[in-house]
Amino acid sequence: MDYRLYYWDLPFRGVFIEMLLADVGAGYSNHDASGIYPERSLKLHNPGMAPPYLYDYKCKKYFAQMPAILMHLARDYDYLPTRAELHTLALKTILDCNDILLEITNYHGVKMWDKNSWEEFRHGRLAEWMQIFEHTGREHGVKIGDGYLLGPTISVADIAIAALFGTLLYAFPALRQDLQDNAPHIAHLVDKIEARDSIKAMLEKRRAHWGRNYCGGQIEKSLRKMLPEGSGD
Ligand SMILES: N[C@@H](CCC(=O)N[C@@H](CS)C(=O)NCC(=O)O)C(=O)O
Repeated sequence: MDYRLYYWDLPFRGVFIEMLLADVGAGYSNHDASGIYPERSLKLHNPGMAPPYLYDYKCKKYFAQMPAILMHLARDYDYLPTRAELHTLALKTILDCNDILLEITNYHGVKMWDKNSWEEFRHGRLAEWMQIFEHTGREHGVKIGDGYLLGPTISVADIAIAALFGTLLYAFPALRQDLQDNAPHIAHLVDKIEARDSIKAMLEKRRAHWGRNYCGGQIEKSLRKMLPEGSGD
């Protein structure tokens, strides 16, 4: 066993870490976030505010913050580009993804979505985020069926965008058309990453358990009102 992952019984942020762990072939076990959060959070060697937490058996330490956990793993398994600019872009991509998670959940459900605010977000910022990734990919030579977000080799940035959009589209299939329209190369890249053998096997197993659940709570209910199942809009 190499790692323990503490998260809720949902894909939302945890799936980013699980996809990377699956792709590198690391051994890990899943634990409910309540094993640490909130009582034990402050007692850890590296305290963190909220799940996910990753325990690394090698250094016998815990790490929190999804982007930091991905960078930790990416460094160990050589999933970071070596050129400084691309290294920075890999981190930037993960942080973009984490910003999008916050925006989709309306800052963890501070306010519920209503039709106006959702439509404004969906066709405004969400569409623009998709276009941002499409530009980045094309600037680095991604083609339909060839290449990755930051060049010819896979990096943690590919795992992050596939975890973001693959999970979102699986939970809310109506959004597939949005990604296709705004970022056709990224739509293809997401499918390609999800089809990698070990990621595919992990997702099949986890999705059989999670179903189409996404982030949970009242905010997921509000999202589902905006995007009812079977809605092609
Ligand atoms: N910036 C943190 C956010 C962590 C976070 O908001 N975790 C959520 C679940 S995805 C949670 O359980 N929050 C409880 C809290 O903030 O007290 C990260 O990226 O890991």
